[in-house]
Amino acid sequence: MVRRRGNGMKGSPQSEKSLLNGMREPSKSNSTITCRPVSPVSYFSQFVCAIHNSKPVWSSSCSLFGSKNIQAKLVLLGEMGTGKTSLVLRFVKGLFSDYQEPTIGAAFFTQVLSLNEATVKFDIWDTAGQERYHSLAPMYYRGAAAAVVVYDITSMESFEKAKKWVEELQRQGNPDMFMMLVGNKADLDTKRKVENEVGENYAKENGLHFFESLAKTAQNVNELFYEAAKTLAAKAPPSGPSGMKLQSRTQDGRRTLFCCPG
Ligand SMILES: Nc1nc2c(ncn2[C@@H]2O[C@H](COP(=O)(O)OP(=O)(O)OP(=O)(O)O)[C@@H](O)[C@H]2O)c(=O)[nH]1
Ligand SMILES: [Mg+2]
Repeated sequence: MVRRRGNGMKGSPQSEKSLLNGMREPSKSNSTITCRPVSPVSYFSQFVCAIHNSKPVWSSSCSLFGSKNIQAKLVLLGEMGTGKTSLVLRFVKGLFSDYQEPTIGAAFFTQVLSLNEATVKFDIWDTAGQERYHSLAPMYYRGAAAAVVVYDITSMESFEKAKKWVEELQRQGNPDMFMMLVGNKADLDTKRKVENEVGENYAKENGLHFFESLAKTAQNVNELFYEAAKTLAAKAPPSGPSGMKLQSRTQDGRRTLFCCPG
């Protein structure tokens, strides 16, 4: 099957083998770490550490200054071509392609957000929007702490599909799941079919957080993941004590400081 993408470019045909394989291997390519302010204005004191190979690698500017360490599974769902992969690639690698290939099965990414109050490691499952992969979805949203349901603001059909995903998550997903509704491609305002208020009202009625985003220019992309991290951090119980406690004790009439296991 061939999909048209971007400026009329064709997506690559998908073989039966890749369909049967279902899931794309977690990326093993890159082991670099990049730290940058989430946004120069609003979160100037926060840093994003990009981590690959699922191995946290900390640099001094991305150190653990929060008291909670949270690992959270986050799943992206939505109609094909709405920009799910583009949003994740923008968040994890700071990249955007006009000719993004359709996802086969699902793709896996990790990313760490260091907030003042917590460090949140996201295990991100980016699902394929093509209908033939729909039956795989429960595997990815099962046990997820957060779900991002994406539609394309130039397609009413994709908004209707997003509503179906929300209903499915409400029926079958984790009841505590933090859900977001995201109207992507907000740069294509002249072709808009779903008004901002329509998305926003639906989100309000269903207790979802709402964003309009642009994977293309990065607008609201870090913000939406930051919002998820903040909410999950607020919900999570404080981490138990770690490392060593310093206590003072009087010995032979003298005051000393010593360490003992926490
Ligand atoms: N103009 C514009 N195009 C975008 C934006 N985000 C994504 N696109 C384009 O939309 C197309 C589809 O993007 P993908 O990220 O592959 O969409 P997807 O939801 O992952 O699609 P599936 O993997 O098939 O489910 C690509 O050609 C992207 O370049 C955006 O914010 N603005
Ligand atoms: Mg994709």
